[in-house]
Amino acid sequence: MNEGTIVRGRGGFYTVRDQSGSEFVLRAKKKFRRQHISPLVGDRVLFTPGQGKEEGKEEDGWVEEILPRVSVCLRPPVANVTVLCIVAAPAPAPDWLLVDKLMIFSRKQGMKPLLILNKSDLPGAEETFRLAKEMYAGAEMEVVSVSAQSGEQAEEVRSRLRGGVCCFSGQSGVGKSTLLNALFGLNQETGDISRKIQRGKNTTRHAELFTFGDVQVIDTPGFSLLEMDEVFDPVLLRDYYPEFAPYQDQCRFSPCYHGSEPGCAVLRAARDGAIHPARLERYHTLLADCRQAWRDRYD
Ligand SMILES: Nc1nc2c(ncn2[C@@H]2O[C@H](COP(=O)(O)OP(=O)(O)OP(=O)(O)O)[C@@H](O)[C@H]2O)c(=O)[nH]1
Ligand SMILES: [Mg+2]
Ligand SMILES: [Zn+2]
Repeated sequence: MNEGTIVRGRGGFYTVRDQSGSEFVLRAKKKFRRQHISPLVGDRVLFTPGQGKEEGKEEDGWVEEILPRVSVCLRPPVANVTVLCIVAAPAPAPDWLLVDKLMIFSRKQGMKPLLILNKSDLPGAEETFRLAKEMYAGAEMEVVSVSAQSGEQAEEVRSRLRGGVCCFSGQSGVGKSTLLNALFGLNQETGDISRKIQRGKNTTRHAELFTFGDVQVIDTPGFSLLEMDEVFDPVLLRDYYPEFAPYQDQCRFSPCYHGSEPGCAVLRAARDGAIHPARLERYHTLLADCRQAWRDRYD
């Protein structure tokens, strides 16, 4: 059997690229549906290519096996990503709660989060960059500023992607496709924001994987709403905030949710300016969502 990577999936057909760069359009074996597994862009698979039939028509080839995944992301749906590139920009206005959620999901899946602030050429970009660096200072996530338009800091971004399977995610219109075009000489469709808002549609409709030497990048359609895709125990949420770690053991209560408990060392650290207040505020929003989902989990 041949081995390759799913680079696109559309209407029940999967395009698989093998080591030599050849592409095969395949169907997935029925057993996957029975097992409730969907093949995802980024999946390493074993496959049998289609056989040419007499009238020159191709008989379908098949995805036979999905090899063990390093990571699984459901929003966007992709497999084996090692670096989740969270793309934001001064316009459309950054949704920091979305950034926080993406960061949590990436950590949960063992992906490294990287915040890329695109459109550094726009007014207000410097301020956005400064704010992001302040907010995420203790969050163990690198923040880079780049302009797809001017090419400023392009090499800096490329260097951080080397050796990884990097998925570009984030709101529609932040310039994910434009940035990939600029970084790697691609020719992906891009679209202006006003048209997106009018049509309420993404320019990029499907995830797609590209390979450039030792970098693999996946472009995905942007989104604005992101539910916590999996219900998890609210007490685990705090573990996704590296900036809480130094204080966590000093809370009066154990476990402490760092919600409104008396003697909470994390709340104190935020009051003292050691934890960014906006990060804590959004943590409280997510904690409330998490608690609600946890209570409703058997409904
Ligand atoms: N000024 C400026 N505009 C940019 C930059 N990068 C992208 N844009 C513009 O932003 C708009 C959206 O770009 P896209 O690349 O289509 O955005 P996207 O994130 O791929 O959007 P979806 O595919 O809908 O998720 C386009 O009008 C781009 O020209 C940049 O660095 N500076
Ligand atoms: Mg796009
Ligand atoms: Zn606490």
